Amino acid sequence: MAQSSMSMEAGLPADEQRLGRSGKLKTGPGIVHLGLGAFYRAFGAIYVEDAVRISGGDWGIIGVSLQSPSTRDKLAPQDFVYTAVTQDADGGETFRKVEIVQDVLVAPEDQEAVLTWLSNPAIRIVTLTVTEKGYCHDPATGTLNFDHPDIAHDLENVLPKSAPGYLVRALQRRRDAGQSPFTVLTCDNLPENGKLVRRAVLDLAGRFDPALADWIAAEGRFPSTMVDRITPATKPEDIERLAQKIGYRDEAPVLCEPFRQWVVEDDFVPAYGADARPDLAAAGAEMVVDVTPYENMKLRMLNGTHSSLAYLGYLAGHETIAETVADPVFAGFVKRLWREEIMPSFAPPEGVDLEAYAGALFERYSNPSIRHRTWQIAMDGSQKLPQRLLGTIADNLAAGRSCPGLMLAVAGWMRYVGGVDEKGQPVKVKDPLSKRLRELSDAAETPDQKVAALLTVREIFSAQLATELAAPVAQAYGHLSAVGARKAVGELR
Ligand code: CS2
Repeated sequence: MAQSSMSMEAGLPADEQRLGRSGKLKTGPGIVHLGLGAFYRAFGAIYVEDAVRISGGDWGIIGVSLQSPSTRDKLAPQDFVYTAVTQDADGGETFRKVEIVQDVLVAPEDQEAVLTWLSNPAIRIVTLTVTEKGYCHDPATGTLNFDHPDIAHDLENVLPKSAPGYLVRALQRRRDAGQSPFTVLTCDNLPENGKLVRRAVLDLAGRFDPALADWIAAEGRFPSTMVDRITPATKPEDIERLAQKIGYRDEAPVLCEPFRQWVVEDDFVPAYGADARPDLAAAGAEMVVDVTPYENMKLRMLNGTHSSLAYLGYLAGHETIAETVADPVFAGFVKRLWREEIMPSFAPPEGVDLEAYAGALFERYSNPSIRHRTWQIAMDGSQKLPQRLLGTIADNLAAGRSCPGLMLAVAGWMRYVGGVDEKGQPVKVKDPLSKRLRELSDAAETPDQKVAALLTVREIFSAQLATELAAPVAQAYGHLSAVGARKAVGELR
């Protein structure tokens, strides 16, 4: 399954070894993307550009950064063109110039400019990669968090701060102008991500105008998608090295693995007819009726083991995922997690061989060219744990299956957010709840007390699951603290 949708970028032809628009990609704007980070530039933008190059259509992307000007400041001087660097396991690199991004706005600088683009009738799709925390929802329940500071701001101000706020205010303008809505296409790692962002938008719209919420519910479309391409953060030294290697300087290259897979529910605003979306299937995306089986497979088999390896690997002193799985103790751990605790927990997509999928994942993790830091993946665990680990645990427990490996992973997260590693060195924990998590951990003395304290965070753990986790996670946490991550992982059988 992965092979059929896996695509490789061709190397950049010598006569295109310069950075700037070649003029070969003729397309008008059609998409606004919120959250123009490295992942989307290595993933969604490339699918859209391929679709345009193959089948045409006006699908140029207007990028929007909701927080920082840094991506715009790097891309603007190079006409928003950048290089996607595909890194093979054997050290080979192929370079591809990406031209589909036509402008980048910085929302805090000019909120009106963003709303103007979102209200432009040429825009038929809004894609998002705002990370799990960007939807301002409660991770444990999926509902909009009205206490979130950005949502509280958006309830009182016409010019928004949050992604749901921009979507609602833009849809309100389109409704008032008699325009059709845009399709909202989220590309974040969340279960039923289309339903989640739809819920957030309807909850917020209903606070402004119930009739607006009704119109969005009837006319809007929020297809769910499964997205997959490992895309580590670009480091400053990458820019210097690439400038030497490819013969021109790109301030905003993106580094990624060869593999990519996009599974998209084919449910776009019908008012636009054949012009409702680009020809993503021609670009290798899989257009489906129900993405759920693909989501479960990817969020649990990839993201669940990514997070497990990130916390326990970091504590064991491993810098990257490749280094972690090169350690035979962790290689055995991840293979056991897949076989014993994750694969039994969900029904795979029809025709998919999960053993083969796990084998391909292991090869992807082992790619030494991809320096994907355990620290980067460990970020925002409070927003990631529910869909990556806790759902799998709940399903195992409901089926009467024990899952010691996943319990150890949760204990690893708890040790990690305690802010001190196994050598007594500080851990730079990046998480919206980091301060509260650290305080809870510090205020408790024994492992049992630390676990009990962290299980009270209802944004992450439901009361029922907290009760079920208390004993096994406390046991895992105590052992982890006593013998260290590598030994605790190695003792799992
Ligand atoms: C990673 C994901 O940083 C993380 O949390 O687990 O970004 C992962 O690399 C992608 O989902 C792979 O498709």
